Amino acid sequence: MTAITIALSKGRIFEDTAPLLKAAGIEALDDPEVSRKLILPTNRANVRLVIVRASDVPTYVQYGAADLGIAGKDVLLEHGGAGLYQPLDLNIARCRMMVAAPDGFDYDSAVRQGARLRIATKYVQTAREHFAAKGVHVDLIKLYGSMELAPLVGLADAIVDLVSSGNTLKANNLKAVEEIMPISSRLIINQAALKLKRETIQPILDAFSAAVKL
Ligand code: PRT
Ligand code: MG
Repeated sequence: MTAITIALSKGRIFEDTAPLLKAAGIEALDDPEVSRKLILPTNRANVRLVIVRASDVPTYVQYGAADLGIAGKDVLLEHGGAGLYQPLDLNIARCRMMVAAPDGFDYDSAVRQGARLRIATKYVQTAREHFAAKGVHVDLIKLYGSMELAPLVGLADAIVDLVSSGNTLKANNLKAVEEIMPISSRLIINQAALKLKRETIQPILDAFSAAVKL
């Protein structure tokens, strides 16, 4: 049996992926939330998991360091998708990419007046495309986390971030003012690995397809 490596991030992606892996007959032998190991063996001798930062998953798969991976659409749009085959939306880790602003900020009227907006975000590519399509002039400020803080301390007028429950926005006196797109996570496959290791990969792809909840 050909050996394969699957790249995953811990937290919500690992949790939502575990049932899909199980449907494909794969179970991790260590819990990534507890273990410090970055390479996790599974019940199948030819399948191992590597635990990486969510935004690094496409890079590992692109270069073939992992054959398969699971990554959010948000992450894939920023990465660009080079070298990746994206056959399946797994419909997990769902949320929405939103523009959010302080409760008191009249976003619609700022847009109507053609104001130049300062937008803080981790999702620079997605934000640039969104505002360009709307014809809104923006200065994008790249952050790596806690975007919600930026408008509260005068770094930005608004942010582009992921929202699921909305609790983080509410706790920081922010409101969602525009939806950019719905987000879920996809299975990604290294294009060369799919050809060379199809015998091992295809059954996993089929099991995932059958187990996806619509
Ligand atoms: O956490 P880390 O900096 O390591 O990286 P990450 O945030 O990219 O990884 P992780 O594991 O937190 O998220 C992995 C993937 O889960 C993302 O790429 C998304 O596709 C997806 N996902 C789903 C989310 C959320 N829901 C989500 N709510 N990712 C992040 N959030 C954050 C959001 O950025 C905001 O800060 O949760 C906060 C808002 O949550 P609510 O429930 O308060 O609205
Ligand atoms: Mg996170």
